[in-house]
Amino acid sequence: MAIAMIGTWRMAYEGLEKGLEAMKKGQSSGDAVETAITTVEDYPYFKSVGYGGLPNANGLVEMDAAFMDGDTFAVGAVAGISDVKNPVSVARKLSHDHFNSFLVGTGASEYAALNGFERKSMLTERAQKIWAKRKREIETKGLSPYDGHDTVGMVSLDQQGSMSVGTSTSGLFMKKPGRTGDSALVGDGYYCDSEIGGAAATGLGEDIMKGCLCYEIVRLMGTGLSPQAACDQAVYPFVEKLKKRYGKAGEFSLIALNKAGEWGVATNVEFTFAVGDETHPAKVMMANPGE
Ligand code: SD4
Repeated sequence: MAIAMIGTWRMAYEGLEKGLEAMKKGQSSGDAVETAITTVEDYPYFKSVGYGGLPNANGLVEMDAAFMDGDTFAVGAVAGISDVKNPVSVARKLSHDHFNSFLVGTGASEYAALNGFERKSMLTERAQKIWAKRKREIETKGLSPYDGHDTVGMVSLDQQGSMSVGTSTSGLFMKKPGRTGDSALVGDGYYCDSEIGGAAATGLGEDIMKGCLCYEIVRLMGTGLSPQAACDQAVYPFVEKLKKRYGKAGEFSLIALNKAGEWGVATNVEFTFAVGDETHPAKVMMANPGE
């Protein structure tokens, strides 16, 4: 069975390389996703994930993360978690539980502490400066606070044919305390079925979740569509529907991988992503809106 992996944005690249390596050595798709995403979470210069992520309106870094095992449909997620080094690892651990597998806020942070996950202040000096500058701009120039946001999402296929998906984000810059987006919500920001494929999303969570887009992409792949056709059919008509019926649509970028290791992407903004498989080393690619 071929291994393959796809991840959102340029920031996915180094982690994805490590994830592919891990699967080449026989590790599982779940291990690959966790390795890849923790690599992104640990890097201080990605402003929207993990350490160095931009804070909410109160200056606190609140993160969302999720993990799904495509063999068993086990899902774990955290939302609004703070002071934890690797939220995706907490989400993965939660996926092993049948009850209480999606925790928010202080409950999520307490669970992480009780279960031995490394605690860390995720606010860097750089993120603090960006936050203070934006706060001034909001007050003096009337700029929208909600400009910066990105999620790292990874979908992987291992030698056994098992698939997994994970996400991690500090969410919308300057979000209200307690706000969560699609990245923690199964079917919206991520979904995976090893017999079909998986999908992950990045963009404006408030709009992505209106379309349950990751579930829809996997469902469409299940009808026999390629990942690219499934992404196209799920994303673009929905963006048009939103514009017509809701008046506007935020940014949407979706990635998908099927059980054969084929991938697809749909986006309404310029979008970079990383992809690789058994024979093609990880590389960064760019997709233009609607292409
Ligand atoms: C959210 N979807 O919290 C995330 C953020 C993101 O590109 O991916 N932005 O809404």
